[in-house]
Amino acid sequence: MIKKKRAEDASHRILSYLRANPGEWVSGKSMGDELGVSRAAIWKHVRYLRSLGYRIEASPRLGYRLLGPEPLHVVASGMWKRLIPLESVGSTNDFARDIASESESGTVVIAEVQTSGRGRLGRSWLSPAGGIWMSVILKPNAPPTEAFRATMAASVAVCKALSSLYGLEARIKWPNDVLLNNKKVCGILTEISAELDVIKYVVIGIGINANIRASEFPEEWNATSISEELGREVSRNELISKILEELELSLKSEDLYQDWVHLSATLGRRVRVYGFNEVIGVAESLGSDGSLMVRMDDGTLVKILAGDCMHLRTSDLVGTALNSGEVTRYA
Ligand code: BT5
Repeated sequence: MIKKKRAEDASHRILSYLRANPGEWVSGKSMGDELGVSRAAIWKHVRYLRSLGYRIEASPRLGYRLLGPEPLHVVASGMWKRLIPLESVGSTNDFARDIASESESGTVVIAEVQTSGRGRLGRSWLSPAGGIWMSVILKPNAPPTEAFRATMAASVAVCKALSSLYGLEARIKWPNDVLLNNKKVCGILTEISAELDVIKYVVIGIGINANIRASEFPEEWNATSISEELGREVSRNELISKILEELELSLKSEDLYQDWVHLSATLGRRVRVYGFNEVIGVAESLGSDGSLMVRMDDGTLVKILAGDCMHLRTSDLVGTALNSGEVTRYA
C-alpha cells in the first residue's frame, strides 16, 4: 500500500513537472535530476500516466511532453460555494460523501481521473483523463422522496449545456443516462443520506465523456464522447461552468419535470426494463416522482420506480411523442 502510494506520488510529481511546461519537450535527464528519479523509473511512471488517459509524447532525443488535457480551473459562483479540484481519486462520489457532513451545500468535487469510478449497483465507471468526473453536495431540506429531482436536474442541465455550447441534441435515457446519437455520453449517480422524513445530504455524481476517444470504450457499452461526436476537443472548464450554471437553474426551476419529459429519449419507445421484474412494453409516460410507466403488450400499465432500461430496436419505435415534448397516451 505504502509502495503504491509512493509510486503515485512520483507519478504526480512527474505530471506536475510536465504541466509546468505544457506542450513543450522536457528532457528525461533534467526531470530525473530535479525529482530524484531514475530515467528508467520516469519511463515507468509515464506509462502509468498514459494508462490513466494522459497524452504524453515520448521521444528518445527530446524527452517528454504533455499534450493535454487543459488543467481544471473552474471558479465558484452562484450556489456553488466551493470547488475542490483533485488530480486523481478513487471516486468523486466517495470523496464527496466522506466530506459531506462538514461541507456546505454547494460544494463541488472534480477529478482529472477516477481510479474506481462507480456506476449504479456496484458497476464500475471508466474515468480516464480527458473526461469530466464531478460530484456536487446539496443539503436541500426536503423529504427523501424528492431525491429524484437531483437526477432529473443533473440530466436536464447536461442536455441544455451540450445544446447551448455545441448545438448538440442530447437526450435523456431513463433513468440516468444522457445520450448523443443514441449512445451514452454521460451517466449520473445520485446518492443520499437521509433520516425518515428529511434528507441530510445528496451527492450527485456526473460523469461525462468529454475528450475521450470512443475506441477506449468496449463496443457493447454503446458509449460515445463529445469530442467523438463533434470531431474536435472541447474546453472542459467551459463545459463544467455551463453545467453548474444550468444545474442551479434546473434545481430551482418549476418547469424541471416538463423539461425532463421534453428531453426524454425513452418516451414512446419500445423498452425492456429490468427492475424487480422484467417488463417489456411501450414507455408510455414519466411520473414527476421519476417513475416510468410501461404499457405491456397485454394492456397492463406498470409503474417502475427504479431499474435498468434498454431501448429496443428503432424499427419497434411507436407513437409520436419523441422530441415533441408531449406525452402520448396509449389507451
Ligand atoms: C451510471 O451508472 O451511468 C452512473 C455513472 C456515474 C459516474 C459518475 S463520475 C463522477 C461520480 N463518481 C463516481 O464514482 N461515479 C459518478 P450505470 O447506469 O450503472 O452505468 C454503468 C455502466 O455504464 C457500466 O456497467 C458500463 O457498461 C457503462 N460504462 C462504464 N463507464 C462508462 C463510460 N465512461 N461511458 C459510458 N458508459 C460507461
